[in-house]
Amino acid sequence: MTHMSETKQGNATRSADLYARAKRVMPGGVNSPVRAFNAVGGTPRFIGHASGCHIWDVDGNQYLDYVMSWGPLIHGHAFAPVVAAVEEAARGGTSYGAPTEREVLLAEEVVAAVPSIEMVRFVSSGTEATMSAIRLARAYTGRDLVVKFAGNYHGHADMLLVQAGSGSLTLGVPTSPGVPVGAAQSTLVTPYNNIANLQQLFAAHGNHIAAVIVEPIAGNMGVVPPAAGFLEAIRELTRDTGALFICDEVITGFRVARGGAQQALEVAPDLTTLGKILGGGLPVGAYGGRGDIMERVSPSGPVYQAGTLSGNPVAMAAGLASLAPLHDPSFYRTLDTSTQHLAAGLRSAAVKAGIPATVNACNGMLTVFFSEGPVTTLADAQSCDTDRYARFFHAMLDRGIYLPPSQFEAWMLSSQHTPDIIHHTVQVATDVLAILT
Ligand code: KE4
Repeated sequence: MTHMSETKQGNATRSADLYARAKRVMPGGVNSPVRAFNAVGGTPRFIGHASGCHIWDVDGNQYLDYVMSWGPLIHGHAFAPVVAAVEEAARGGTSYGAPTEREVLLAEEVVAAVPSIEMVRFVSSGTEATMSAIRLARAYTGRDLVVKFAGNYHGHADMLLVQAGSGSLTLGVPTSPGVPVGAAQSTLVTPYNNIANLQQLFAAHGNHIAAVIVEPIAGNMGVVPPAAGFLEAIRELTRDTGALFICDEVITGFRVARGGAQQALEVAPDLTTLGKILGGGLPVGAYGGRGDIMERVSPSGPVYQAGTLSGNPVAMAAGLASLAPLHDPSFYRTLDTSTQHLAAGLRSAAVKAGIPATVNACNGMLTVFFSEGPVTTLADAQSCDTDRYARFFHAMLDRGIYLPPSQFEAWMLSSQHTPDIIHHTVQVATDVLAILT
C-alpha cells in the first residue's frame, strides 16, 4: 500500500464537479452537514471506495482515514466478515417487516455485552434511539423535563437541538429554526463536567426531571472525558430524585470497551442508547436498559415507537459480524495501545514544533485541540484555535491523511490502524506541525 504522504495529493476535479452537481439537488450538496467541510473550507472529497483504514476519492487520491464513517468501522472499511454477512443476508431478501432470528441474536449479543441492558429495541439511527429513550423516560416517570450537557450531541430530535437559556437554571432555547419553543423549554442545558451546576439544577427542578442524558465520554465537542465524580453525581442525583440516567453510547458503545464507557467507567445507567459499531456501517440504532422500563415500550406497553426498517435483516447481519470479534479482550488492548501511541506521538510532535496543543484520548478515539488546555468543557473546546485546526486539516489532507473536517469531532481508530500506520501518521503530523503557522 503506497502512502501518499511524500507528495501533495492530486487534484479534486471530479469531487468539485460532483459537489457542484450535488448542491443543485441536495441541500449543501451533502446528506449530513459536517461532510460539507464548512468548518475547514475547501471541496469535500467524494469517496469512490474504501478498504481497511484507507479511502480513495473519485479523483483516485488515496487517504489514510481517521473519520471512519464517524465511528461505526472499528474493524476498518469493507471488513470481510461484514461484507460476506451482508451479501448472504441480502440474497435472502432485504427486508420483511416481520420478526427474524437475526434480531434475536443481535439483541442477545447486546444484552450479554452491556451490563445495564436487560432489554433492547432496535431502530435505524442514533437520533431515533435518543428520541425514543427520552420519550420512554418521560412516560416512565410521568415528568417532562430533560437535562442535557452543553457540547454533547445526541442527534437532531427537536428536544435535543437546544442550548442553555439565559441562565443555566432556566429552560432551554432552540438552536435551530423549526424547533418549537415549547419543545426546547422542556430541556435544561448545563455545562459538561460541572457537578455544582448540576446539583443546583436538581435543587431547582429535581422532582420535575424525567431524565439526564449524557455522553459518558464526550465525542461531539472533540473528545472530552468525564471529570472524576461527574458520572457518579449524575447517577446519585437521578436515583435520589426518581429521574432516569440515560447514557448515550452511540459513539462509545463497543468502542471504548465491549460494554461501552459505562463498563470501562463502572457506572450503571437506567437506559443506554447505541448505534454506529452496532450496525457495522449499516443503519442501526438501539435503546435499551432496565426491563421494567423497557417493558413500557409498545407493543408490550403504551409508549409508542415504530420503524419500517427497524431490525432490518441485512443491517442485523452486519451488526452480528461487527460485534463477533469484540468478544476477544485482546481486541481492546491492541486498540488502546494504538490510540495511546498515536496520542503520545501527536503530543510530542506539537511540543517539538512549539505549538500549543492538547490531545484528549480514550480507547479508539482522540482529538487534537489547538489550545494550551486542559480541555474539559465546551468553553475550553471553543477557545481553541479553530483556524489553525483548519490549516492542519488541509496540510494533512494534502499529505494523504483524512482527519475529521471539524475541530469538534473525534479521530476514530480501528483494528486496521496498525503500528506502521500509527508511526506514519505521527511522522506526517510531525512534518506538518513543524511548518504549521
Ligand atoms: P445518528 O442519528 O447520526 O445516527 O446519531 C446521532 C448521534 C447520537 N448520539 C451521539 C453521541 C452521536 O455522536 C450521534 C451522531 N454523531 C455524529 C458525529 N459526531 C454523526 C455524524 C453526522 O452527523 O454526520
